[in-house]
Amino acid sequence: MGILEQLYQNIIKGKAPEAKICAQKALEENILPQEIISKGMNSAMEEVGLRFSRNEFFLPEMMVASRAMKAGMEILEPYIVGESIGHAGKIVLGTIEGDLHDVGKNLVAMMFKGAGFNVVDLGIDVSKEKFLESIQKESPQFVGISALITTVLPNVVEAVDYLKKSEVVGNCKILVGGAPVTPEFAKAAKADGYAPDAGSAIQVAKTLIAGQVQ
Ligand code: B12
Repeated sequence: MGILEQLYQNIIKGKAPEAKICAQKALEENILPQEIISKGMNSAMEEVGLRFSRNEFFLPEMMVASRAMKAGMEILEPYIVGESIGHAGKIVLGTIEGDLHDVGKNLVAMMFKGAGFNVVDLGIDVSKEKFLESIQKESPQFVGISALITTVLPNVVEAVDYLKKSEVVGNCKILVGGAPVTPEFAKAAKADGYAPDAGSAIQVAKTLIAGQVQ
């Protein structure tokens, strides 16, 4: 079994120490961190989600799988983040109120750090007021709102509307993402940008910055 397959299996089984070892070994085999994440880790979480929807997995299995994924991410983070944090700008990130999922949001944070952004991570279950407070304090170029369950999508719409109506937000662009978020939803919610994954979120942010400069 290849190392990415082993990593995939260990995440599904929620084996955090083993996932760490596999992530380290994959790096030693010169596999790029991004490939390790997409082939060995994200795909495992997708499978866990499928098993949950088929009633083969329950909450505890989802929980331990996310812990194993986070353990693997810890190993990869230094290879993605590098040392040049801050030169590209600042982003305030958080998972929307009512939602406790943070693996995807943490990956987005990691990629933004890797692209040279200073990341202010507000964590999970973040209210629109808390997002606004942080924008006021930090003056970021971007705010990123993550949502993983369909029931919290109305909270995203409400938060975007609330932030857009505030003068404090000014030129700060609002990005939205998460598994149930679609380009159509993002447009209807009047967000400035949407990305299906952490890698393309950076491209969207760069495009928005370029648009401002022109
Ligand atoms: C792990 C997990 C959990 C863990 C979360 C632990 C944690 N610390 O995050 C726990 C056990 C807590 C959990 C709880 C629940 N979960 Co859950 N969970 C998952 C699971 C299996 C994986 C999520 C994940 O980590 N994915 C991996 C990451 C890397 O992917 P991602 O989050 O999508 O992020 C990527 C992109 O979406 C994007 N992105 C994400 N955020 C942002 C933000 C911005 C700004 C941008 C640009 C991009 C972006 O970039 C990321 C990286 O590439 C998913 C299944 C799935 N396929 O999503 C179900 C899933 C999301 N959960 C689900 C459900 C139902 C629940 C519960 C309601 C279950 C319950 N009965 O209590 C609770 C909700 C609790 C709450 N209030 O939030 C459903 C949601 C269904 C729906 N349509 O609403 C899913 C889809 C499972 C399923 N198939 O039914 N869950």
